[in-house]
Amino acid sequence: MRIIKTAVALAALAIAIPAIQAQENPEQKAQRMEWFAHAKLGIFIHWGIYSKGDDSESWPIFNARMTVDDYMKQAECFTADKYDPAEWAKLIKESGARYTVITTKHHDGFALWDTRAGDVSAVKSSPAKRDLIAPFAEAVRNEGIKLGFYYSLIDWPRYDYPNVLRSGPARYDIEKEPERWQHFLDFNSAQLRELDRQWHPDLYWFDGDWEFSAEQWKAADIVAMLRENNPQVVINSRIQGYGDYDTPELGIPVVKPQYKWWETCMTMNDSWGFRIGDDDYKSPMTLLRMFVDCIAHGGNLLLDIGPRADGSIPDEEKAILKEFGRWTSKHAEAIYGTRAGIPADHVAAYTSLNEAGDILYIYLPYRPNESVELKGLKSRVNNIRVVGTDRNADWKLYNDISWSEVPGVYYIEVPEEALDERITVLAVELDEPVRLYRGSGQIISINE
Ligand code: FHN
Repeated sequence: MRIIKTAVALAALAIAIPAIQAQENPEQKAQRMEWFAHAKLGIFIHWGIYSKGDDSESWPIFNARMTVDDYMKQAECFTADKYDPAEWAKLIKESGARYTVITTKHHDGFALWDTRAGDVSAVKSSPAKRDLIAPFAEAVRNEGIKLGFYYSLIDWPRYDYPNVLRSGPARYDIEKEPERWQHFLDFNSAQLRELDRQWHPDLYWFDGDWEFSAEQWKAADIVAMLRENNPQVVINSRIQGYGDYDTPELGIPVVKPQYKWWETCMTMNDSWGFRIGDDDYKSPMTLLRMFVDCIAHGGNLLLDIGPRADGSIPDEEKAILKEFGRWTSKHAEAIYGTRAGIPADHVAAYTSLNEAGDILYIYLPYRPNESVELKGLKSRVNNIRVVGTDRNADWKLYNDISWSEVPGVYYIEVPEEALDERITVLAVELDEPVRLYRGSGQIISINE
């Protein structure tokens, strides 16, 4: 009876999982995801006609804050005359990011490249009058950074896209006008094919999948088309479950997520695109904390910048990227190639582990008073270094009792001069891949 129930449950699961995912060989996938898993930091770029700065990206259309015409008129200010893709790429590289994701097209349908599939683009409908993706792709690749393309499945202003307003009738019903819907899907596919064939990006970052189902978007076909010539391409999850990794937005997981690969996307202030008057920047310290929080939970941070319509990057954003660069270059060993750390019960700090599991990194976003307490380690500590300095930390081990299974507690003294001005990192070198005691104490049974 139980076997039948299990078989039925498995069969149901097989139907629920899209075919392409069921066929996926886990080893192949792990290989494909390797660079992404090690990269840890990416820079997101929201750039489009909304970068004029009066309102947010695309949403004023849907929320009826602007008419489609008024919204699209913003394109008149999209000059890109200060756009320096080499400078952008250098800054991204300097921050320590290993990949970048740029909005090739947001929900407003404005394409940053010279698309032949439609007329709404930087080339055809703005004073920029040129392809802005081509030089960016080249500059990014010259810096050795992985190239990611954000692409919105939604295109609210287009006549053959069904939805346009949050409250208001849809343009049409896709069940009643399947050809019109197919026309739109063909348009999206043609654009994606252009991006794919011209630049073979390392990653696609889909967005806007919530308006239709996987079947309606024909998600399986899109992914198959993108993998035809580019089988190693990484795809985010926002294509109704057909992607490779999850993308929590503006929120870092509180507990270690179930999914293996993930990335939190995060604004520096309260906006994705440039917005006049949004000075609510998170401090470099706050953003570095968030970055370390992602590392500690085994994920990546995709940190957003919003250049202006002329292509200049706000000074506040440059300063944050540079401060990330200072910190990431100093602490590289405790960033790239690490995996999620140990449970927070063991030390009052963020932690991660090296690949072998025998170095425990402890990130201290504060100045410790006297010492840092590390408990429940069955593995023995051989040495403790302060990462990015030539200093070691001394420690004392208390309550290391011969009859008890409960390991002794380490009290680590971090030299004052070795403290980082933002987040100090300790590398605790163990005699073996970390083993933890997860019990709740023991009473004496025998003594010496
Ligand atoms: O609607 C967009 C939003 O404008 C922005 O692009 C973010 C970035 O993750 N994604 C969407 C909402 O999830």
